[in-house]
Amino acid sequence: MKKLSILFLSILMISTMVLAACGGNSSSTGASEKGSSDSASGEGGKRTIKVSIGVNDKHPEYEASMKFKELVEAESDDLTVEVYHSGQVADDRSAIEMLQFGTLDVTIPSTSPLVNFIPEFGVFDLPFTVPNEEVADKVLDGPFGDKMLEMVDQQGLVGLAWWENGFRNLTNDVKPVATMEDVKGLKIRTMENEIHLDAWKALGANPTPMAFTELFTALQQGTIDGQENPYPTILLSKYPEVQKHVSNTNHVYTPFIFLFSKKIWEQLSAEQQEVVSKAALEAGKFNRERTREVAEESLETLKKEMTFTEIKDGEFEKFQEAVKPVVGKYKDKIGAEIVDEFLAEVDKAK
Ligand code: TK8
Repeated sequence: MKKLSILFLSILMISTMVLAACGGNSSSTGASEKGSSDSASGEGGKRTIKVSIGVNDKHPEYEASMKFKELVEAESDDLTVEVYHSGQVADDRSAIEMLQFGTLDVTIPSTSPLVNFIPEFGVFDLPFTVPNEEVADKVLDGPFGDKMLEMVDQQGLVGLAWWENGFRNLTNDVKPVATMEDVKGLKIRTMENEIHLDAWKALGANPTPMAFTELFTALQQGTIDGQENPYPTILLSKYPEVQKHVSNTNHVYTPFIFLFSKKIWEQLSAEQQEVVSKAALEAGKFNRERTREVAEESLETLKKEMTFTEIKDGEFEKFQEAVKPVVGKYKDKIGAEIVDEFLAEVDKAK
């Protein structure tokens, strides 16, 4: 069944690109004017690299994807880049599968959906472990981060760089959340990741997993009460239109990971691989700076558009205590060794 859905997605994607190439709204995809439905040889013999992201074209991840496009096209005379935002090609999990099939070149998802392919990536979902961006940078830019990027090879993927999604915060449409008590019974959407599901159950919520592409509609229709994402995503995905309350839970730091299809990567020349790899890293630095700027600005705007509630210090310890059994439960599933290694790297970086 899954293979059929991937085949359907691939046909859908190619027809979307044929439409785009025939004068579709290129500004909505950032697709180059030329557009090309065949990545192997676009117009003028150039190879087209197609990038799919889940967030929309207001988000710093889109800005960084366009920076990636700019850098690749400036440094190479035989590569062009097309950026498809808002999950219009596929949601995170399907996009990862398309990379494995070789029907999509690049996707830059949160690491959380990747846990369905590589359990070790669950280290990034352990609640309340990474305290700030500085520690996150040191861990991801150090040997541990390199090891995790190399680990995706086993799944037909090439990990090129760490970008930033950021610290996740809770929004809901029912009540201000200042304590764990306030979380009780809230129907919270989580990413498709069992650690997030269990963590919110441990906090007393009633969580449900859902692809990011379905989230706004579910909030609008009230099938769920709330969700959790970094401030830029909350603001730029227009959640204040469908959510009244936001709290600074800061419960998980989620990286974005820049993934390239290994099947397609192996068709690139060494020069093309060098250009793409450097551009992914360079655009990643831009992405982190821009995301942190936008996160600060977004919080100020959200405070005007929503009810912002601070989680009081005494409450944070209760949240952390409540999720400790989840960390213990998943330590074996993720791999005790890699969990210990991650936690040691976090402690060293503090
Ligand atoms: C975007 C997703 C999203 C993530 C989520 O591709 O699903 O809530 O935080 O930003 O990866």
